Amino acid sequence: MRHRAVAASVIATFVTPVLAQNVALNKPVSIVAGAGSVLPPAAPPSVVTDGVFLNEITAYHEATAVAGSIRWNTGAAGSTTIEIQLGGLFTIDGIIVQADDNDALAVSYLGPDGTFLPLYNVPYVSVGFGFRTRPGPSHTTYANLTPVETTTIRVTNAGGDGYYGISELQLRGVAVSPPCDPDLNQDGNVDQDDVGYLINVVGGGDNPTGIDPDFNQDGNVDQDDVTAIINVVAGGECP
Ligand SMILES: [Ca+2]
Ligand SMILES: [Ca+2]
Ligand SMILES: [Ca+2]
Ligand SMILES: [Ca+2]
Repeated sequence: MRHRAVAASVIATFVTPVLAQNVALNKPVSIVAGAGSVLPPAAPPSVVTDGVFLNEITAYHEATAVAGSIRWNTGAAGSTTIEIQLGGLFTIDGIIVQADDNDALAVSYLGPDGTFLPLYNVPYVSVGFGFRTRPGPSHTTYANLTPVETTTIRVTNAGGDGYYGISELQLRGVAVSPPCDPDLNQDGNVDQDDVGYLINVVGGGDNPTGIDPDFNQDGNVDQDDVTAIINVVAGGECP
């Protein structure tokens, strides 16, 4: 037990903070409402999460903006809605959006009750022209958010001159790990049968309960996972 405690404190030293990466990068983007308002020639929706910003103040009709953003024309707030599927549950605590300067956009997230809730209001930044990054011109400075857990983000128009465009959306966050569940065969007990179940799965056998055989979450499926479940069955901590 003492050894375990020492190991845990060493690990903690190397666990650095967490909410550092853009978890929207290369995630699938779709237009879920108002696709008919998108201006031709339409860029693929994936430009919103490709990690590439336009140069600041790239004009709305410039070729690089046409190729590197989704642009749409509508008079009514909420007419066109873009959705980003994160592919899992993430804690989000920061956002960067590059969009046309003289419009407001509303960013929302899918909440635990299945409805979309407000996450961030992308503000107007000028009456001039061109794509501008919020909260500031830096392409690495996130607007801080009250942390939320979500799988899905939406962006829609919330006021402006009718000509909207978004070229990049980045989210600072971290994946929410599923809680450790040592009842691998899901029979309601944590016992030797769970060890046997994992030995079989690690050995290439069937996995009818669909568990993640990387029980110790180190990226490999091997004997160490069997050792970890044996330890848990013996009363040790769930990894
Ligand atoms: Ca982009
Ligand atoms: Ca505009
Ligand atoms: Ca069990
Ligand atoms: Ca493992």
